[in-house]
Amino acid sequence: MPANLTPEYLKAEKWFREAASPDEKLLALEQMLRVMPKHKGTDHLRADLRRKLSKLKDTTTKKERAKHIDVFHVPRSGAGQIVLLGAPNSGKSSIVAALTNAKVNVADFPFATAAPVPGMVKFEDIQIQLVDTPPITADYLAPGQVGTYRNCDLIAIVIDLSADMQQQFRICLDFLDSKNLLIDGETPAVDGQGNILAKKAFCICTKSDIAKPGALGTLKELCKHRFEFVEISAETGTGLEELPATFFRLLDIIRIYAKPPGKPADMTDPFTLPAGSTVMDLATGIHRQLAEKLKFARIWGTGVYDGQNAQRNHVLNDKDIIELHFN
Ligand SMILES: Nc1nc2c(ncn2[C@@H]2O[C@H](COP(=O)(O)OP(=O)(O)O)[C@@H](O)[C@H]2O)c(=O)[nH]1
Ligand SMILES: [Mg+2]
Repeated sequence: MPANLTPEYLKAEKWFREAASPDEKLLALEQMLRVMPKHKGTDHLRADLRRKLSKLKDTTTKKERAKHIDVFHVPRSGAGQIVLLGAPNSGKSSIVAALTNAKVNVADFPFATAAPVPGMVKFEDIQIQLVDTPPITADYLAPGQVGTYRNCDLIAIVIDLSADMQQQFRICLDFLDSKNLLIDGETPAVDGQGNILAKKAFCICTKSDIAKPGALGTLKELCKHRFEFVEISAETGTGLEELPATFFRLLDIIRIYAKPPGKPADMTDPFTLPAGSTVMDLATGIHRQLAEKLKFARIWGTGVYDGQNAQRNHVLNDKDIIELHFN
């Protein structure tokens, strides 16, 4: 055995020996390579590990292809889909466990979450989908995981305030930048054909109960993006109660209650639409063909008097009640 192998390396090696799946073996191998001391005595071992790694990568991707089921594709459900992004142990699964009924794995060892797990968060009268994900590291991203983010409405970057924030942040942002996943000056939300490229993101800062005072301020200073930051503790519950409202606001959606003419509105099951949607967008959302026959609409809500007639291009507000009249 080469000299000077560190306890960190031996730990990774133990993880490799005990790994239950090829994916986990791959992660452990990468960790071994990462923490291995770099000197002449470890050259052979390094080459050997690299060979193992490339063989393992080859078989894993082949297997993935053979399966034909993309576990990283999370079908959307509810009013919007928010996908968590973060380093191992940053507290992602704890957030999903605290806010939803999903069966997620909270554990104090890395990579306890192997595939995305969706759960539903209740906000007032709607449900928002929150997706737990496998972690990312500087060298590892589960195959197919980019697709999970590509498909979502909003990315929640999860940062553990009690750990190395700079490193976590860099890993998350390098990932988002390298995949053009983040809306900024250079990456518009849609390309020329209207395909959605990039997403909005915000930051959930976890473990406030064990963070150093001022940690959040430090993190904000590190960040060049204008993210919104929310601070929580899954341990004490601080900040958890406000999260669903924050999700709703950042998803930038509105709730509209449809009212059959002459009857009370169904106030239990609103339609959800992107903010800025019009009467016609609502009608189209309900029934595309019927929408063409829209004669007029009456509206109860914000900035209108009760039962006011509204044009097709009238911009709706959250909680408006609409009565649609067709030809
Ligand atoms: N003190 C404290 N520990 C937390 C908090 N959130 C998560 N943890 C612990 O951190 C570890 C990793 O949490 P987990 O949610 O599995 O992280 P994930 O790997 O990002 O999904 C577990 O031991 C959790 O109990 C928190 O707010 N405060
Ligand atoms: Mg997890």
